[in-house]
Amino acid sequence: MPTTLAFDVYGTLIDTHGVISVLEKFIGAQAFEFSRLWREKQLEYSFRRGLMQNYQSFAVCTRDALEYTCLVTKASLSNKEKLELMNVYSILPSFKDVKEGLEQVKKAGFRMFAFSNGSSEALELLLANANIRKYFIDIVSADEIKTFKPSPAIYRHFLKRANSAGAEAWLISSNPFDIIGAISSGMRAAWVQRSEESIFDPWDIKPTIVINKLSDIAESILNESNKT
Ligand code: 2OP
Repeated sequence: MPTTLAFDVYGTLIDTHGVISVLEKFIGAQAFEFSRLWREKQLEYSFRRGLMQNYQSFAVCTRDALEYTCLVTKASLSNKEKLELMNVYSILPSFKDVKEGLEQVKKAGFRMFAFSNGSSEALELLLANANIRKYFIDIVSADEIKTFKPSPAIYRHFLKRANSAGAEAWLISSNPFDIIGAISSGMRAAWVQRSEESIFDPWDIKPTIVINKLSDIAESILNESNKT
């Protein structure tokens, strides 16, 4: 069976900082720091809800994190402005290297899935809007089992849905916690380190390979597969 690739979505295919231009209209120079904190808190809320087994959708984590970020930064956004930000979040852009990377992966004959904490409906909209839905056989959402990455249950769920063994499946992600989760669950994993400022957690679990742009993925996985 051809190798299966699970592409993480937020932060890997889709740029969560695509909200910055709208944020700048509302809060000026604070926009980048606000966006960074918003994303960090969104993930923290998903981790906490997973641990507490108190599931709400990823969109609720995003909305709650927006409220928190407004409180901590003292940004006084109106309800209309918050709604606009949430709307922008549902149609965020892809990173510049994504289309070329996905095109090469498709040509190389890999089985491609989108695999994310977002709900299926949210992901369908997001990927269609970025014009990349067509590359994926299917979307596997954490919402299907009401928990979040990096619970081992979600990587097992992916392998079951994709009908693949861990050793034949790769996670492609820019999120170190996701890479560590996938490797711990028996998958292989490619970390997309787009900038030197992104730091991998200094644990004893490392990515199988590291790439700097998504357009390197097909060649790097083929090289790695030829080694084994
Ligand atoms: C995703 O699941 C982790 O946010 C990332 O799309």
